[in-house]
Amino acid sequence: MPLPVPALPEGVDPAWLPDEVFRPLGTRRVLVRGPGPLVATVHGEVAAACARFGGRVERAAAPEPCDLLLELTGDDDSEAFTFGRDADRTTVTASGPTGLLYGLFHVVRLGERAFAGEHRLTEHRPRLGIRMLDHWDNVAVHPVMGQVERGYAGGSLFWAAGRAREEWGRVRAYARLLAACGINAVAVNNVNVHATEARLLTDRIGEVAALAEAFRPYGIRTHLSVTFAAPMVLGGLPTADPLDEDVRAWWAAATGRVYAAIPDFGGYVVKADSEGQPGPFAYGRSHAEGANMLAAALAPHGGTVHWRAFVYDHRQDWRDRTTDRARAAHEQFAPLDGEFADNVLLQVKHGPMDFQVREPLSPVIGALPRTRLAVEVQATQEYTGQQRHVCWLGPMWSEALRFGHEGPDGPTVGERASALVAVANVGDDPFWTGHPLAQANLYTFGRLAWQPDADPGQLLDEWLALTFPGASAQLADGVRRVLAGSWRTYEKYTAPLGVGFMVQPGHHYGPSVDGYEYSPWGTYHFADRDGVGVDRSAATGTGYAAQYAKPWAEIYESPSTCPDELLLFFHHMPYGHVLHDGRTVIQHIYDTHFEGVEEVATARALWASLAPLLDRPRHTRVAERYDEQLRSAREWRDQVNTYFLRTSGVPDARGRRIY
Ligand code: GCV
Repeated sequence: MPLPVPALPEGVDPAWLPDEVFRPLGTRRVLVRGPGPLVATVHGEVAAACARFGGRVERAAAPEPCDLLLELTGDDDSEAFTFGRDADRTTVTASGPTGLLYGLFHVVRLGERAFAGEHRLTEHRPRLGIRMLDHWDNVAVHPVMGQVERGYAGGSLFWAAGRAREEWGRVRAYARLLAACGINAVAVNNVNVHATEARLLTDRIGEVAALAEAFRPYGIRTHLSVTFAAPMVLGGLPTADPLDEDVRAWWAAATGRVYAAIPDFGGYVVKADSEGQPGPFAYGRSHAEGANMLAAALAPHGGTVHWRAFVYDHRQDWRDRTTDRARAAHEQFAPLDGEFADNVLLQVKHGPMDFQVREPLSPVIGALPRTRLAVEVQATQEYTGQQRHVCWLGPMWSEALRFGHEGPDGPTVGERASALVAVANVGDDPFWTGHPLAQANLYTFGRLAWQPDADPGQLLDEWLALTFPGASAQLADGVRRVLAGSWRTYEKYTAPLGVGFMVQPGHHYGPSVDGYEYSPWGTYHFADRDGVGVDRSAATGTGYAAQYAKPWAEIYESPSTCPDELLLFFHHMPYGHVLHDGRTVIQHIYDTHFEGVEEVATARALWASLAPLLDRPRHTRVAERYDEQLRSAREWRDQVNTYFLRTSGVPDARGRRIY
């Protein structure tokens, strides 16, 4: 029986799966062969397309003439598929059912091209086995963080006011969108695990099981964030010491019950000894001992621990120049290489800080060759405009994934990692992502996780073709232009040369140059009358640069070889220092802030010109957000430029207005 395609709730945007993209396969004769529930999903997709566009779907046991054959040839857990076409038939085969599903969406992406000419038989296999979204969703509304921590797209899709939301149709529609861009894992609750959320592991596991049921038909495994203190807060034990036998037995039993409810459960996500969350340090144990205890509980069931490496001192004294937040994760984790169990993934943010608009690659990624790694990026735009600003992050993620951590010619991060994880950017907003153009971030993330060396520009075009099927050249070109350079534009009007955290504390939206300069969370620019930036060299600074392998340690060590875009991340430089492009640091600050605002104004006007070509709700939503983006960009420009004019006393060489 075909599994019916989930109907979108009234008014909810189809994102990159509007009906129209199924027309090429929906007008043809399609044969779907193979048993099992995921083949029923494929069958349902094809049946819906054929019902809409007049084609025919068949489920014959023997091969028959057809335009498209979708065939499951085995029963393994491979996600790969082959695609090819001879003179008159397009064929997709897979030895595992999820592979067939991905093959179907490959055909959808190709559209008419899938049925034209001949295509050499090619195999398609995801580079990364886990392609995951972490939802920072709270079950109960948190008094400060709300329903979704760092969420800019409305409420949670999964939870509302303390319980499961039970809009299963919408969750299934979400699962379908995720599968169409290759995502195969979802963590359904916040890594900051509060009291209500903790119980999802035990007496409330049924709510998680119901979510897993909605995700399963689209090949997505469900994961849960758990608190390290669970044996105490849920089990009544006096300790959560990972080497205590009772604690280990408690986790083993709790995990057994999770698998009884969710046989294909993916595993746990753990934020331990980080920003106030409990962890193994309280018992004098290492992160490896903590992670391995959970790994032992999960191993008999085939589950994985995502153990986060986001560990640093958030109670620093700004007077203490020796503490450097950037160094912290490497100091904690590099010595533990080789100690983690095979089913532990060390989940590392791509930069050493916290998803700033520009950071170097985290040195942790190169420092643990015997440890499996998950690289974490942030689709939710906490520090990149909070889905009020257009900021397409594809180029930033691609740079990180293509980075050769042993040197420009060595293996890339995409080759080194076992998983790619994004903090999700969706909510119950009708456009899913608040800003309609932020859908491009979610789509690009999924596709990069499948193929980390993909050209992000091509992925943007792919997203465009699906989201706006049949778009005129003017529309496609306009949308591409407003998105393509938007990350660099955002960088220009916010953070110069690798300086981060000049944001308003707490909510992190809008400028505050000294917002974090004297706070316990770390110090980020050290601007004075002579210069700006953090000296992280080994020779005179915090020594952070030496955490990299050569050649990066040497390249970052010296201002003469450090790339300009990271100069102030690694060095405290005089305002008059001349950059590789011939401008001084201070002139770069002024120029980029003026340029950034101009680029936003240009993009806003371009968007306005697309009004006749777009549906009104989408156009209006984006146009309103552009008004706010322009206002905010001006605020950034004026605060940053004024701050540095007053601090340095150096006037703008071009005599523009600074306050
Ligand atoms: C979930 C940053 C965010 C926090 C987030 C944390 C993390 O500090 O501001 O909201 O907490 O990262 O990644 O754990």
